[in-house]
Amino acid sequence: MAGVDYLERIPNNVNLRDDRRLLRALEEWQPRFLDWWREMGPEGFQANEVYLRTAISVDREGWAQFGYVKMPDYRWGIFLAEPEADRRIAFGDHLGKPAWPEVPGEYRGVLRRLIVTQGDTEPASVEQQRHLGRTCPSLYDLRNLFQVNVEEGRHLWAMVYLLHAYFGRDGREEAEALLQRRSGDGDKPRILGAFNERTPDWLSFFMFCFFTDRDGKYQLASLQESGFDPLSRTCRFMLTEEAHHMFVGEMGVGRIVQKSCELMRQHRTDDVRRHGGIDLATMQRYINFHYSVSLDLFGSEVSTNAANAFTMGLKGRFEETKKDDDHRLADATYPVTCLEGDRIVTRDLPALTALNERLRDDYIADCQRGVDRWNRTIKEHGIDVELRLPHRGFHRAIGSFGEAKISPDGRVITEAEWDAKHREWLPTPEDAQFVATLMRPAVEPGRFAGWIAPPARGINGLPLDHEYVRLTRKEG
Ligand code: BYC
Repeated sequence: MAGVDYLERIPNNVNLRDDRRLLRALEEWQPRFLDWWREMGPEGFQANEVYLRTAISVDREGWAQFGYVKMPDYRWGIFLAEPEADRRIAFGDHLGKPAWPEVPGEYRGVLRRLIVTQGDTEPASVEQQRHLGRTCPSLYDLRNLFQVNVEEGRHLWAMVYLLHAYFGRDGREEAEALLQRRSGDGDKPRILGAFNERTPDWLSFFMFCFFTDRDGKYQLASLQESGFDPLSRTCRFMLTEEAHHMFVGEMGVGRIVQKSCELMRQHRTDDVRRHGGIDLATMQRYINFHYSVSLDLFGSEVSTNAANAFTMGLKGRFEETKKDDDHRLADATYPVTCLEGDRIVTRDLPALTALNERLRDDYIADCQRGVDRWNRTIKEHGIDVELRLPHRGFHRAIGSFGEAKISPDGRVITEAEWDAKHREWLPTPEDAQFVATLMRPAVEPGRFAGWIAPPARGINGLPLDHEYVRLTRKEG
């Protein structure tokens, strides 16, 4: 069961061959997915061999196999984590009842919306990143980009499988629509805000992987608690892949920080732009942007949607089963920081409607740990600068802070102050132009662009100068 059936056209560990109808439906969707991949996936490089890892089992150990694959030949498929014997619903009104193997009819609409929202982010991120290959800072990074891309493609498969297998005709329509929407499109945009932003350069890419993929971690972890067992098992396996994406983000930003510090020391200046590096002030503005748009992804501080999803047993809290409370939250409260008039206050509000905020808090603490690690690098270079996460209200579009202007240090400010200062706080067009000038491809094995330090080690024990993407076609 843990093994994946690779003899099938659609690799899977869900016995797809025994369900002819479902198999046919997915086999019809597959060529449309490939059309989408060709149209909206990585630009160029489709004929090149990339050193990718492919899932071959869902066992904790040894689930991945590494080898050269052309991206369109990647074995996208359907992998669910092993079922847990006698799994019970861990929260909400159905606490303690057996987990559902099928969709409970009365929750169909809510569940479908959650799955569609999750599914929509996956192709969106591939679309956002599709031009980056041409400007890669190394073959190592190029391979990581493509690894992330193919896995986001697989995450789309994961949600499409649920839609096809459990939601009948409307599920199939939603699966179709997932291939129709386009990131940033005026008429048919992706569902959530951050997935319509541009990822024009590699600094943005690494920030996206650190901040936005981390939202993925927290949302998937909450959905992994779901009483709908197929969703839980799907998310459990997706989380193993998500971890790599956040690693790419944290290491990518960390390596840029390291390079900037080296240049600062070498040239005794903060202004490393003149020396081909990205100054820490620019890094801070990119952090401010990516963090704030990612905070929006958690929804409003007070949300009846979130309360309902919890009460229904569809979406839990982060590490729900490890929490030591009644898992119903009927009378519990939770401290929520929000805007009241022109003041930022913290109020104890009903814990049920505060679930988005609670998840955001878990996320913020996790982001802070990564920023602390970057700051350690800066300190090790003897440099007296700290990168910071801005206040949670800064540059928000969703929720209570969406209505006001908040400075990075958490003051409610006037429009006039915002207009005067926002260029210090968010990436400016000049920043983007400058970063764009650095985006020249470094494609010789072992070479790294001058604005980013090499990583500590290569992939799967291989050296840094390994040819992670074969750009020239080999004979034979
Ligand atoms: N942009 O009650 P509210 C990932 C809408 S990332 C636009 O405040 P709720 C990945 C909301 O839809 C993880 N609209 O929030 C990362 C609702 O609209 P309707 C993705 C937004 O519903 C990198 C209205 O505002 N997974 O995997 O409690 C690369 C009021 O909503 C936004 C999920 O998101 C926004 N930012 O929570 C690749 C998990 N925020 O229904 C992949 C599934 C809110 O009134 N989704 N709205 O028309 C959910 O759990 C929830 O839908 C949300 C929103 C947490 C997103």
